[in-house]
Amino acid sequence: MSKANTPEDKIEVGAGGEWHQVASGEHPPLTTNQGLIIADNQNSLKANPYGPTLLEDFILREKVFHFDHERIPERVVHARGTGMHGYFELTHSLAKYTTAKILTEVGEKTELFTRISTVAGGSGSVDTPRDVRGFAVKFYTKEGNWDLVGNNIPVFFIQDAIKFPDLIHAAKMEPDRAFPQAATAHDTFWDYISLTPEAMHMVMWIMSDRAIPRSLRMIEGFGIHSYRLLNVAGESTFVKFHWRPKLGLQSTIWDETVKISGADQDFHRRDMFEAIEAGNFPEWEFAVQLFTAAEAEKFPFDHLDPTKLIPEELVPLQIIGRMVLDRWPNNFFAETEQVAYCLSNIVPGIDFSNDPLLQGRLFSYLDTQISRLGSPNFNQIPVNAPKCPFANLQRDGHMQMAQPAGQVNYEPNSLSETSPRETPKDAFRTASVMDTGEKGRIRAESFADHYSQARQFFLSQTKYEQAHIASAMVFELSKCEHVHVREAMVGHLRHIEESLAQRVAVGLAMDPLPSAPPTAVPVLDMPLSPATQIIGKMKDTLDGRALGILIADGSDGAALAVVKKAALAAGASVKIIGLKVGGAKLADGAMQVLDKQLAGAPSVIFDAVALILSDVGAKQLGGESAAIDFVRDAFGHLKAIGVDQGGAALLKTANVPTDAGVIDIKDEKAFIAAAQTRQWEREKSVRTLA
Ligand code: HDE
Repeated sequence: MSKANTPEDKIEVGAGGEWHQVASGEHPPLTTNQGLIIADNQNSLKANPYGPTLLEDFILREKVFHFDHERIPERVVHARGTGMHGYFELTHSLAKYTTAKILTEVGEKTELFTRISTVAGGSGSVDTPRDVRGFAVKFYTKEGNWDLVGNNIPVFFIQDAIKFPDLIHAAKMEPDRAFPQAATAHDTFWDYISLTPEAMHMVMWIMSDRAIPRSLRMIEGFGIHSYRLLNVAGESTFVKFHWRPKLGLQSTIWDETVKISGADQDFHRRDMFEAIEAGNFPEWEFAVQLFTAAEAEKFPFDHLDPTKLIPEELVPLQIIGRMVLDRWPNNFFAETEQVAYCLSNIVPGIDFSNDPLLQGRLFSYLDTQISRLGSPNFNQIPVNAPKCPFANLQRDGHMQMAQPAGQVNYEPNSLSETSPRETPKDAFRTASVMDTGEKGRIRAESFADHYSQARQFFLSQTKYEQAHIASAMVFELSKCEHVHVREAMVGHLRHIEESLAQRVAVGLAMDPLPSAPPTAVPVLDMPLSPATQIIGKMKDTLDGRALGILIADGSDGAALAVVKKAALAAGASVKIIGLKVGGAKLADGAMQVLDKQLAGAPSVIFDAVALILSDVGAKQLGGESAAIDFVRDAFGHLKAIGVDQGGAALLKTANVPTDAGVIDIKDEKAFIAAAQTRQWEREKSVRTLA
């Protein structure tokens, strides 16, 4: 339970229809749901000490009945999520463009609830598959709830909502065998994608390291679709919404993330929890791209096509506010599980665009809440209820909590002086847009280019990131048993970049190169967009990152203290690891209590490591495969490694070479500097890339 959230000496109990707090030590009596005090919570009612349990035992029945119904259907997508409370603060007014108070009242703080999720896996799946991350924010504004439900990638797979069920069926576990869980590396996904050329831009993003983030605190968020802002005069401006993490972007290495999944299934959730508990509140800048319909006409793509982004270099981002997540929920189910984001939750001054994916989503989210939460009254659940006044004449339904009084439940009426009335002032308005044309199941010609932005993205990446994309494609397609699926995908890659197709074909031992499918329009060479890189947006810092220090009996306590102090001063969290969690006996005889046992703390869960070992300690650890893996993985995952003489000896035992990223911890400043980044140059020496 969050210290920031609930004072430790108070607990909440339900009584008199309300939950209220009592001081700890008071221990309120345990009761049934009807308030009947229970004397024995360990034994059911039996006919005799050896006899059958009696059906009469309503206390047993009530308890077990409630337990049997504790689960609700998980989300069909984005089932695995982590939710946090926080606030939004506006720093620059958009009053010229919108009437929305949340975007015009500078300095105003608006409460919010943010849920970050993976997409394909079930609610109990690991935090670190290769996957898109959902980035959903519910702002409790003065004018009603505004839900901005986005992802950590600025484009999407498909151009039309009618394709979504097929996309998700193909991506999730295969229906006959029920695996793989939370993975796109299988036949049905790539079969569908290979038959869906509009997905190619998104494919470049999900094969990039964006899909394997280091921390949920180090991802961007995007609203994806174009929305509209409406000002007092009713004029509308298009807008795209962006979240940019204060800690910068940071990702993992694929081999590392595979191992993290085994070491700590809850790696991202735990990281977020620990950061908030420690008062290191994650923060994002909120930014907009604003453009008019006339400007949009000149873009070499259609901004209403959700498989396209507007490069930051073309329409720069304007930072207008910040989001701080500063409070962990009290109860996972009540808040994170029951939070219901709806695209249709919008406030006056903001409106939708004609993006066909957005239009379809407007239906889906409200609909899905009924099946998930079981009642149209889901808006009464505290995490979903607006924090501004609301009143209407919707009534009744399952689990209705409100008890409206009086004779009148309709409008207009002449019988009530106080019932709610329609009110044009401050009301939600739709942009007045002229839409004419011929009806049909049609796709705009301006949506026909499926490769140019995919190419732009690939070519805009650093050589390291390009190599990771190629390797990820090889990994994923190697898991496809159907050769024609692999070939079809490599065919698409030829339109994106011939050298990428060649690298992937080599990685698959595919010869000759398959032919590329026909394209409706020529592939364009667009200006590069370095803003799409991760490496370009990384920060050289230990802030928000973790250092693991491996010690053993006989380690030098003074050296340990110096490294720990320097790392803490640089903003890192520090964990001391060894063979026995109870402690290790340092060279001076003092006992050093450990934070983690080696078997449960492989180096993959740290950003940098230090090995502070006596010769005896190095010898002892040299016989432990967990210690050998610890140092080999740290090297293979491009981490800085700080060593003393014993540490260097352990590296030698593990056959790990030294390079510029292996640093004598006597120079703790040099080690801390190296620990702030990955040793990218090392990568070519540790693995074949694609
Ligand atoms: Fe969603 N999506 N989606 N989606 N989506 C859901 O709503 C859907 C799409 C996104 O943390 C569901 O409450 C359709 C794009 C997030 O609770 C469901 C289409 C983007 C979350 C649904 C899309 C998203 C969801 C499942 C194509 C990025 C998690 C449970 C038209 C902009 C929200 C739920 C949370 C959740 C439908 C496409 C993001 C079924 C039909 C594009 C972050 O309603």
